[in-house]
Amino acid sequence: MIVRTLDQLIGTERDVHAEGGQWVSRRFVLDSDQAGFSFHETIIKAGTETHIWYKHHIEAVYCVAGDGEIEELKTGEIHPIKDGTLYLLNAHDEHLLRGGSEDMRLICAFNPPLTGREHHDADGAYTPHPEHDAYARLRNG
Ligand code: 9YT
Repeated sequence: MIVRTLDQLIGTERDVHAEGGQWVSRRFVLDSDQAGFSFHETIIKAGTETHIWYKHHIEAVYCVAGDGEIEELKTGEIHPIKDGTLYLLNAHDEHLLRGGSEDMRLICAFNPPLTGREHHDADGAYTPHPEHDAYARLRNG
C-alpha cells in the first residue's frame, strides 16, 4: 500500500506548475507507482484560460471545489464546471479550460499514466507514454 499526503508532495518533483501560471498539478500517483493510471490534484487558477489537447492520453476530471467551464473546440459547446461535475476526455477532445470566479480544485486520472514532469507542448498535449501502443491496444481490445 502507498499512502501520501498533499503536504508531502508540495515543493517536490511531483509538484508541477504550468509555465503560464494557469494551474498547479500535484501528482500523487505516477507511472513509477505501477497502477496503470496516474492520479493528480490540479488547481486551476481563477480567471485563467488553458488550451488543452491530450492527443496521447485519456483524462477523467472531477471537480470538488470552485468553478469554471470547458469549451469543446470541435463544437463550440461550453459546459459549466462546479463541485460535483465530472468530464471525461475519452475522444482526445481539444478544448479550452477556464477558471471561474474562484480557484477550481480538480481530481484527475490519466491513462496511460504520466511519468513525472510532463508539461503541455505548443498544442496542449503531453508526450506519449513509452508504451503508448500497448495501452491503446488494452483500451481498444
Ligand atoms: C484538467 C487538466 O488537464 N489540467 C491541466 C493539468 C493536468 N490535470 C495535470 O497535469 O495534472
